[in-house]
Amino acid sequence: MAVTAAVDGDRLWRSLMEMSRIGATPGGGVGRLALTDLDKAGRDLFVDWCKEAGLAVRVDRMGNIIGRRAGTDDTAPPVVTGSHLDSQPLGGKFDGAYGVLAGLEVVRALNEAGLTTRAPLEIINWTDEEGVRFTAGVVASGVYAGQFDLDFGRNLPDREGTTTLGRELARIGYDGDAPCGGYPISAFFEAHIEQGPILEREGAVIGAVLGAQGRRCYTVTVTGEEGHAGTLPMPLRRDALVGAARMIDGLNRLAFEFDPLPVITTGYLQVRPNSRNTVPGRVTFSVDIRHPDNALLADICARAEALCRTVAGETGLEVEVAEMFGRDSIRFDPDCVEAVRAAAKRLGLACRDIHSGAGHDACNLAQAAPTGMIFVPCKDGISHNEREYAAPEDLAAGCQVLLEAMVARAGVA
Ligand code: HGY
Ligand code: MN
Ligand code: MN
Repeated sequence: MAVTAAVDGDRLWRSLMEMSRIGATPGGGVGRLALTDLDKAGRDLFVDWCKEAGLAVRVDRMGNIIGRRAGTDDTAPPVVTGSHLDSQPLGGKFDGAYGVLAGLEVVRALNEAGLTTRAPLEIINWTDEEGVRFTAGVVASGVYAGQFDLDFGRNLPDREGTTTLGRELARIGYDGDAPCGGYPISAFFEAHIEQGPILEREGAVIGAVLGAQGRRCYTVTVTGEEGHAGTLPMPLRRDALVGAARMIDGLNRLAFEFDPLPVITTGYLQVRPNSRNTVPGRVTFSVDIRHPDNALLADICARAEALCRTVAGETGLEVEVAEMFGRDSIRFDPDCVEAVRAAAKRLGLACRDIHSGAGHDACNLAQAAPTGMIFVPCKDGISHNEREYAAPEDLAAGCQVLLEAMVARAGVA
């Protein structure tokens, strides 16, 4: 199929830069945590842009925002794209926002070309992809794809335990009444920066994503007893932070015992009472473990849990290890992967197959519909970092591939 409409790379870039001003951080990144006032402002801007582009906008029970472009056969299952406008606390301008605004640019380009697809198109901003406030992320797309119950998603507590995802949706005015998923979709495509170094290193502009590695997330709670920093002798202490530190160091060392290496991360730590002159009585920390081999991942997770219990025993502490989220490695639909490769080839763009180290909403969608992803390079492979950067021409190229893959799937009347 020939090129049907041309995306406007400058317009896409301007939209990305305008969105990145909402929650801009001093270091040049973005901090737009899910369901905060800043997220609301980003959502409002996206909704305005959707309406300007003639999309019918609805918000579902998980707060996912869906902009729909009618097809000539509007009863046909839609071809869907999207990603997330929420970010890490010190995130970049492109992780997530690119996939949402690339979808919007596809619609703008089709509008300009006067082209209507046979099947409808839907552009989705998924709620809380990053999982910073509400534990593990990608829950709203998981509800949409039938992986999680609606009540589970809406009742997720925030990490302080003071509110829930559902209450925060209502607070910012995005507690929608459209059903969350439950309708057939023709295909889902997500455009995203690679967040790793492979495409850049190999001079490829497009990554046809084959699948993503498995992931397990835990919350570990270590309990000792508080005491006075000046009076409680060292041998009598049950210092929860010392125990947690030994566990975290042990988990980091554990990673190096496997081949190929898993990735194991502790990025969140809560210390009670977090006072200079009190021996910490309780520590809660996150553990994120990922590996492409599901059997090996299960083995690593079992070793990780045993390690925490051993350290607790040696230090006279109690430990609780709670699994918060788990997903096996997934493979994307061969036809969708091929659609990405074919579009890149038609456009003369250097393309290579690639695996995703990160999790994405597309991983949930893959359980419910034919799904593919389009990666574009990011500078030095850096992401979840204010310095995250992707070149405008690469973003435009990925967006054009997205347009072609979606149009090819949706058909032209
Ligand atoms: O953690 C992840 O893989 C993603 O950024 N949510
Ligand atoms: Mn992302
Ligand atoms: Mn991310």
